Amino acid sequence: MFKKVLIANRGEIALRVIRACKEMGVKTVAIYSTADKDSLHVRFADEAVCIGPAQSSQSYLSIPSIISAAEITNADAIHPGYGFLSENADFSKICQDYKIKFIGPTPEMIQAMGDKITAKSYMKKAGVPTVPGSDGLLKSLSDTYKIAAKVKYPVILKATAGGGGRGMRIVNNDEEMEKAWTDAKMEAAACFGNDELYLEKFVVEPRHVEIQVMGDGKGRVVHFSERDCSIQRRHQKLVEETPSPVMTDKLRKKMGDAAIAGAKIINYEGAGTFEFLVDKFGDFYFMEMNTRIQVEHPISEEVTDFDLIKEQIRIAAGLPLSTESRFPARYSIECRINAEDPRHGFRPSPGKITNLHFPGGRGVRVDTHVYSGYTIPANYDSMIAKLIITASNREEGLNRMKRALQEFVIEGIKTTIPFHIKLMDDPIFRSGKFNTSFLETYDFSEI
Ligand code: MV4
Repeated sequence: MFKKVLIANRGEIALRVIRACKEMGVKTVAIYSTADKDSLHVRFADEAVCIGPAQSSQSYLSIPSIISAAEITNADAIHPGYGFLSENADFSKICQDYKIKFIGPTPEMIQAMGDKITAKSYMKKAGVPTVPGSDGLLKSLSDTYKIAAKVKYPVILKATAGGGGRGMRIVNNDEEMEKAWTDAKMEAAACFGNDELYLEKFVVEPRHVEIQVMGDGKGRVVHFSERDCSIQRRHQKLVEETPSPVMTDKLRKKMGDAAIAGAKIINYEGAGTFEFLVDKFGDFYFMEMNTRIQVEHPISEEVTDFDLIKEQIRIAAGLPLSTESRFPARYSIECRINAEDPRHGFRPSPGKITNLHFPGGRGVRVDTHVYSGYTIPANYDSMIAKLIITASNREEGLNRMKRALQEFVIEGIKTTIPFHIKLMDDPIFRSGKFNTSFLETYDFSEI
C-alpha cells in the first residue's frame, strides 16, 4: 500500500479522498492555492503545500508545481479527483516518469477515450451499441451531406476532441448543414485546438444513463450499477439518481455487460464511467467514457454498499479487485448544491457563508468542504455541497430529499436549494417520465 498520497484537487473531492486515505492508514498531502488557504482539505490533510495563486492555471493545473510538491513531501501516489488534471494524459505520463503512481488510468487509456472518434471505434469493436453515423471523421462538407442523407435528419455534429456538450451542433436539414459545419469546426478549433468532427444520427429526447466500472488493468472489470443523470441544465448535472426510473433488470444486465466489454477492450485500470443515451424505445447507445471518478459517485456507493475511492487506491497499489459486480439494493439520489442563484439564470453567488446548518437523520449524507464562516472563492467551480439521500425506494427517497433540503440552512449566499425543493414536488419529475430536455422548458421564476 502507498505510504503517502498527494491529493491534486480541492473542495469536497479533496476531503473525500483524504477521508478514504485516513481510514486506510495512508498519510495525505493537500495542495492549495492562496485563495484556498482556509479550506478544510488543508486542515484535514497530514501535510499541506501552497502551490500557487488563485488562478487554476498557476495552481491546480500547474503540473510542475504539483510534481514538485509530491517530490518535496515524498508522496508515492497522486489522486487527481475530478476536473483539473484528472483526464490529462500528459499528467498521467509525467507522474509515471517521476515514479509517482497516478491513481487512475494510463496515459494511453486517457488519450484513447479522450478522442471521441477513437473511443467510438473501440466500442464498436467491443460490440457496444453506438449511434449510426460517420465511420470516423468527416473528410469534407460534401461527404457530410451524403452521410446525413444515409442516416437521415436530424443529425448531430460533434468534435472528436469535445465532450460534455462542447463543440456540438444539431442539424435538421441540408440547408442548416453548411453553417453548422463551419460553426462546429470554428468552436472545436478554438476550444480544443482540433477541428475534426464526426456525425451521428440525433437521438431525440434521450435519457442520460451511465454505468460505473472499475478495472484492475489486468483484464478484470466489474460494474456498480447505473446512474440516471437526465436532470441537467446546459450540460451541467443537477440531480442524479439510481436505480434509473427507466431501468429494468434486463436492460441493466445488457448495459452492464456492454460497459464491461468496453472497459475490457482497453484493459482498463481504475474507476471509469460509460455514458449512454437511452431512447424512448429503451435502446441504448454509447456516448462517452469518462476516465475519472465522477462527482455523482456516492449514489453508486450508497446502493451497493461499497467505497469506490478506497477501491481506486487499492487498485492503483496493485491489489486485486475486491468485489464482483454489484447491483443496487436500495435507492439513492444526489442534489448538487451550487453557490448560484436559480432565479437569475443560475448566476454564480460566491461570498461568505454567514450561517450554516446541515440536515441529518437516517439516510442523509452531506459531502462538502464548507463550514460556517467559510468564504466561497469566485475562482472555482460553484458546487459547494452534495446532498445524498438513501432510502428503500424512489418515493421514500424523494420525500426524504425534500425533508433534508428543507432542513438545510445556508445563509449569506444564494444556492440551488430552492430549485431542488420545487423539483421534488414536480409531478413530471415525480412520475419518472422525463428526459434530458426536461429543464429546457422549466419555469425557474417561481422557485
Ligand atoms: C447526443 C444527443 C443526441 N443524439 N448524441 C451531450 C453531451 C455529450 N456527452 C453528448 N450529448 C448529446 N449527444 C446523439 N447522437 C444528445 C446529447 C445531449 C445530451 C446528452 C446527455 C445529457 C444532456 C444532453 C443535453 C443535450 C444534448
